[in-house]
Amino acid sequence: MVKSAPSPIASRKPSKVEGIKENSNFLREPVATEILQDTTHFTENAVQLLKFHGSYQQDNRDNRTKGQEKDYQFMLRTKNPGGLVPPQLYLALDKIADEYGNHTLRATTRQGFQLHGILKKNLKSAIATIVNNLGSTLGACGDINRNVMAPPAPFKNRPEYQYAWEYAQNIADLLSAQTGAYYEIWLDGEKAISAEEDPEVKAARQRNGNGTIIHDNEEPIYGTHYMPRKFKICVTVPGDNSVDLYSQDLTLVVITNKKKQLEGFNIFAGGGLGRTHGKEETFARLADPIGYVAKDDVYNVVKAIVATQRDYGDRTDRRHARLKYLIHDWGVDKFRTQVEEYFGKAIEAFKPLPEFKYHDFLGWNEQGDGKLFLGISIDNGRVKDEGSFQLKTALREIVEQFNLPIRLTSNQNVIFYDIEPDSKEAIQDILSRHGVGDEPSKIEPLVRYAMACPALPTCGLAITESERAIPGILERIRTLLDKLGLQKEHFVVRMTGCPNGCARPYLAELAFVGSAPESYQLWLGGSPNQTRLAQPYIEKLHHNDLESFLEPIFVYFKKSRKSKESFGDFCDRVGFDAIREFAASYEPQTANGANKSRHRVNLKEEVYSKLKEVAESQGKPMTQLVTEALEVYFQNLS
Ligand code: SRM
Ligand code: SF4
Repeated sequence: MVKSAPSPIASRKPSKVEGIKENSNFLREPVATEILQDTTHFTENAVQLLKFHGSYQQDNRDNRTKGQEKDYQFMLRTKNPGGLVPPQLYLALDKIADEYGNHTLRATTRQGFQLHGILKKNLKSAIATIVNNLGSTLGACGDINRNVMAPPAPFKNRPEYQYAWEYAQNIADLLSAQTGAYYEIWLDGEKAISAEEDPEVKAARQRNGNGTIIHDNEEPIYGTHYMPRKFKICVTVPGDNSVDLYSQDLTLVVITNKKKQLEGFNIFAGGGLGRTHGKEETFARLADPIGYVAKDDVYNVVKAIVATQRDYGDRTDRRHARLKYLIHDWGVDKFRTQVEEYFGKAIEAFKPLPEFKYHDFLGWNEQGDGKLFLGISIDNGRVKDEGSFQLKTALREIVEQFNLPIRLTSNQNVIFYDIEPDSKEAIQDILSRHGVGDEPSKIEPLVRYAMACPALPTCGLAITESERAIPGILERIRTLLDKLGLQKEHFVVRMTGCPNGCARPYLAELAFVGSAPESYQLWLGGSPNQTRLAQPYIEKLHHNDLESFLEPIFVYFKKSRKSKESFGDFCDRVGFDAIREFAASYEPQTANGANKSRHRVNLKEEVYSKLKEVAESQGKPMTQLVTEALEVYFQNLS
């Protein structure tokens, strides 16, 4: 049953980016020509291709001035399967940030690092330095397999964690771009020395399973047009959701036997979070269980899933191009049947799994072989020096002195591992000298579990602030919780500057998604372990109204929660109608918990009913609505 792959371009008109890829000679032009030109920025076609090389053209939006050229700069993103950053690479990145960048490094939500603020004239040196120091940016962005995630915990006595690392690396290698463009452009054609690829992976890449390969092509797996859109994979172990497994295009879960030997992998597919406000046809979606394959088949099944998306994914509308839409439109059964056609055999039944829990692996831990690992929390992933808080210097000194490898976490933190126990004190000393804590219980838990995307000033798609706004928002939420007698309460808060979902807000218990200047769409009801989708509660909440809006919801939670029920679970259980109804008739409390005295005004029945209806639909207290309306009325009078 050998099937030749259908044309990757559907009969409808392909999107513009498909043409750019087709004419690029496998990601070479026009980047190769334009990098040699003495300009501050690239043309639009080159910008699209540059993404495949791991770079985004951006401008500092704080510096935009009417009539003047934008303050062009470049973001570089590294690809680190399983979050691995060797010490040599870390030191190189730290140096590039100072020499060419904005003096910060940013740990991302997919276990990579980003550098911001690099000028075009320095881009080539920056990329070459990364590659010559065991790193890569190839395929960190663009329509291709992105960084493959895995739980960052270095448990040496739990083989399933080691398998997750091994297969994250091998699948990253399997699906890496084969074009020579990267080395030609950034390293003048010299191939850098990199770790030897597993021969099994090399063979698997070339193996033709029923049309998974495009013959006589520089890119045997991707072909001339690469993927219709970005493609995201993680490998995890049963019960460990430190990787947000439901948000990925493809998730593999390591399955071992009683002797802890690798047997195979459970497969989930079709997760994805990006959406657009006001466009119902775009949505966040959780991955579905697809089935199980034995370990010897894993590369073939990964290729079969990639080929299915490559050949049937929508190449005409980039808003509908992710695998999640194909699975949504087809249904899981049709998708599985198509994958089986490329795979050449049946996918077995999904194996039972325990409940998935979120772990952040912070603080000092035994790694199971006598050595230690240390997870350090980084607020929103931003590694910087600021006043007496010298995180960047501290991390650099640790790497310089102890030559430790790093695993980046999917929660924008870092883990140092393979630490000799007798180095612990000296590492603690470096951290404390630079004002950095190593004790997770001392971190405000709202901050510990929160994430925000970069947004302004670097992200061209940001509608609102995110990374710069979240510290203030979390502080205000903490103050409010304390005022309401919820001092011990905390939950997962995530924020993004637009609906693309880079900090995975739709899996949080409380999420802020930029929807208009200074305003956020609010999502409620995700679970503490990110196993359920949250739902949008209000479209636009101005950040000034945060306290008055959240107070009734928190009070309702306090009054009606079940014992130990988390905030997200509570919102999901009681439902938005009940929350809105409670909020609509809520009277704000004073600091001592008593209701503030209010003046009463009588309203006509129909006005009252209308007011109640609007208050419920907006989830705002009636008093707040009336106050807002009257304020506008009085303003108009004066
Ligand atoms: Fe993202 C685009 C930052 C993880 C969904 N993302 C962007 C860009 C490149 C903006 C742009 O296109 O111009 C952002 C650069 C901002 C800046 O100034 O640096 C950006 N995304 C990030 C990072 C750095 C956020 C962070 O806080 O760490 C993450 C980098 C991860 C990495 O190392 O590879 C990042 N982005 C994600 C995730 C989460 C994940 O992958 O686990 C998502 C949601 C999951 C998903 O893909 O479904 C995500 N980013 C998007 C989307 C929407 C995709 C979609 O399907 O609609 C865009 C926009 C696009 O692709 O058109 C986007
Ligand atoms: Fe930019 Fe939006 Fe992603 Fe935030 S969520 S980094 S604003 S694309």
